[in-house]
Amino acid sequence: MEERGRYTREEILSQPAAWSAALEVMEAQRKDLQSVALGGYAQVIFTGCGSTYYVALAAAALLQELSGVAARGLPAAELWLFPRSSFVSGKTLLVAISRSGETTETVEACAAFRNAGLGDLLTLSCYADRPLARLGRWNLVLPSGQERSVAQTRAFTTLYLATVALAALWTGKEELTEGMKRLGDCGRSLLSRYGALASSLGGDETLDRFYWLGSGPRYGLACEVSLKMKEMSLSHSEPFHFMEFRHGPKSMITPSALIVGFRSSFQGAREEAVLREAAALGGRVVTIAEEGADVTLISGVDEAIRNVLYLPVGQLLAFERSLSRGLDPDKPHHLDAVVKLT
Ligand code: F1P
Repeated sequence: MEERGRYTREEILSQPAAWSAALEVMEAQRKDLQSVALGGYAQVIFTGCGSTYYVALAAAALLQELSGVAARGLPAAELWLFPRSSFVSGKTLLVAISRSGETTETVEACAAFRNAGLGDLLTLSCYADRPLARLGRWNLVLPSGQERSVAQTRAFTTLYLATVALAALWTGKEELTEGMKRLGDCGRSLLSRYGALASSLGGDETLDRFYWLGSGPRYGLACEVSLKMKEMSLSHSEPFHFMEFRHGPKSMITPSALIVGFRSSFQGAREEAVLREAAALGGRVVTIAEEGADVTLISGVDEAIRNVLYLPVGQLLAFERSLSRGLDPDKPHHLDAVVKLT
């Protein structure tokens, strides 16, 4: 009998190596990717479905922060079915993200975008021989993000890292591109330092609800880890922007609630205050931050490029809870690896 979660475990633990391989692909295509002139677009839209929609959210926030160019993250079905509420007048750069490269909504959204002549398309996926990788003016393929598990982990962080590398490249921030080479080692250190914490929280049967707080470029990442907890462990799990948590959701805090904060350096004091309030209301709180937290990244790299490091511990927590509940993280309830619509 196959070991439950065998593939998910391997995919989570191999992420640092996958990130380094992805950065090598980006470096090899640097010249071609440098031909993208952000100033020529009225807006940049990132799109995907499920996990890759959350990549899109995180990527858009970071690119706009670094470049000042208007950037949005939208689900592919919204672009496909409601284009008028998605596109503004003026040329758009569309960045379509998909692990499989064959999700119907994403492929259809790209085809409609091209047919309408709305701008230029860049695709980001993990399989060169699938439809999406043939649709773009630029097509980035990251094989190291390929997975056997249905729930994305390595694929998510690898595709997300590529969007961070694009933002650094397109804004000419060479120091960020250089700093990204250290992320593989930072990821390995995180996974070894916090495996035990993930296992103990994952096995804690007194927890029955999970809240993930992240703001700015980290909100999309909070959405992703919240989805992992749902997909893998069938638990109640929700993401919020930090300051939004006070406006209603905090009513859900009980001693059985775990609140995980992706605390930034930029607004760390205000974000920490939300977490202290949650603890004072009786919730269990885990803070993830560069330093002075329950989970310390200690990356030594710029905040703009270290956000990928918020993912691994949360992924492991969802993975461990799934196992402790007798589930198989490799085969999430009701889900398929790719959603194909007839
Ligand atoms: C998109 C997606 C995944 C999800 C599940 C179903 O796939 O929604 O995010 O985890 O596997 O498909 P893709 O377009 O990124 O391949």
